[in-house]
Amino acid sequence: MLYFQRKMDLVIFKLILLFCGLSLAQDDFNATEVQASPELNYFLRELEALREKLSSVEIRLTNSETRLKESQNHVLELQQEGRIKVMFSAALQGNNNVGPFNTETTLTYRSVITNIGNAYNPSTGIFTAPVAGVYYFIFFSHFGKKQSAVTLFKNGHMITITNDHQSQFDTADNGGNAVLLQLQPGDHVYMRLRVNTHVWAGPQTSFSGFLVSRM
Ligand SMILES: [Ca+2]
Repeated sequence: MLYFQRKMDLVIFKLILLFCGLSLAQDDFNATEVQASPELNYFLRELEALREKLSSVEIRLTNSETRLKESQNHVLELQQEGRIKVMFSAALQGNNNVGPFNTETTLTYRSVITNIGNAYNPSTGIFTAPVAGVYYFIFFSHFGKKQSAVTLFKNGHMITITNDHQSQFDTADNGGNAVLLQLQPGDHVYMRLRVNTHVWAGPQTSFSGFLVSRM
């Protein structure tokens, strides 16, 4: 760019000198029209060629600046993605049966083991997605001899379940399930206990989740 600019300055300087010479010639001969000399034509062609080269360089420079800005934005996105950590694990606190209830009930896993990003609320049992992405959820439940049904919900819709049947002899069982969910910011995921069922509160009954990938 600097090379072309200097060369253009030199050509313009020469043209000024040339026009000055033509002007003096006009005064000397009192002419009304002056034919362009071969030297003037040469400089005009050279000036036009330099203008074209300069225009080409400007286009390439603009394209390079655009690509550089896109690369910088991509780096910022990757840095931001690396900073967002969402992962939690919590268990039902206690050493007793929860339920049966005559209404479906949200389970509140109050015994927090891990809650990086604080997307899980141990007071309500509700996980709220902070960013759009794919999340992985897994839960385990411990049951006695009564009917049991623990379900995972997303925004009011049941997604998956683990359950056990009532039995007089087969009392202690464990069940679980896992699911990948694509969530938008503000989406809710939580566990509910079905009507007239029960689950055991203790470290055997847990609810976990983490952000796999932003989308
Ligand atoms: Ca059982």
